[in-house]
Amino acid sequence: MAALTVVPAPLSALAAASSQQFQFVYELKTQDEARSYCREHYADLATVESLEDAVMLDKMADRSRLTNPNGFPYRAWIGLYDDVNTWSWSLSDPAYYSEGQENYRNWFVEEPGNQGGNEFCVMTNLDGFWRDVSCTMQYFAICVDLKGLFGETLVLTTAALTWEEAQQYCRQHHTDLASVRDAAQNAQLQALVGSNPWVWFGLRRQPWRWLDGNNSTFTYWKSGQPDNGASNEHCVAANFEDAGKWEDWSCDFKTAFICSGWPVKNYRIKLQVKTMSVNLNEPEVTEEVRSQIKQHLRTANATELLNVRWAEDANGTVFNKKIPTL
Ligand SMILES: [Ca+2]
Ligand SMILES: [Ca+2]
Repeated sequence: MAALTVVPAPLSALAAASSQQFQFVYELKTQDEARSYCREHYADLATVESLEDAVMLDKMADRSRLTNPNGFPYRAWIGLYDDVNTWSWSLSDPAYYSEGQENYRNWFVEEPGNQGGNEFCVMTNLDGFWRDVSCTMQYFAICVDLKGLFGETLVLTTAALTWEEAQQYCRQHHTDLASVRDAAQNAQLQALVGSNPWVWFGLRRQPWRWLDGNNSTFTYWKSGQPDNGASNEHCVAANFEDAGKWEDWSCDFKTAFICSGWPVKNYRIKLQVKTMSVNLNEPEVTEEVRSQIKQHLRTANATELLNVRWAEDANGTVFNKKIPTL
């Protein structure tokens, strides 16, 4: 007899449900461990996408259980994180880059460092090495012009601008902010820096993303946060000593956490097949049976919130022969 488990698929379940469903888990885990836990038992680590969400969490938090023997009680992970390696070019046309060129980098030592937690744009200077800095700094910028008769021209702006102003300017008057595809192009840029201490070019990153892929731009930072205080604070916890406002923390900090979605329900179905004609443990046969069962359940339930998988025994066997009793 074979056992079959039917599991509502967590991500689809979240999409079908109101996103207002939250669950505090009062166990101390790193953000990574917390995410695994949430994905196994609910849908994901929580996305907080509105003031209503934030207020609801503040009401839900049981502060008597938000303790931490290692200090810093009252915190709980949410699903916000900062991947400091997701740099992208303003000039995004893939045809502009040969293989690997999009990933050419020439960082100065200990850069990118995201010092102060707000360095999302990249500049260079006479030494040709790159540094991440705050996008609101005002520097001259190097645009690229791909429209001319002579192929590609690099052009230095005539005024100091923020990174976004520079992008706007370059797109209006030329093609885009300049990309750097290899060392030779980096040298060309370097030659244009001239007497300017620093210049912008086209590299920047989008900080802070939700683990469940939600594009919400709502923020609820505690005053002074994020600050990347420990130089590696890439994960976010809500602080219920301060109305659930957000703080960036090192991701290996162990604290309570908040999941989103409904508890995952598992159903186990036992299946008896009366046939001698095929070997049911042939992987193709097993998969075909699984696929047909899934299709059937889907039709019957008019829902896609189902995962169907075999419960294998220790040897990886799905079907066991029933010994007939005499
Ligand atoms: Ca920096
Ligand atoms: Ca911090």
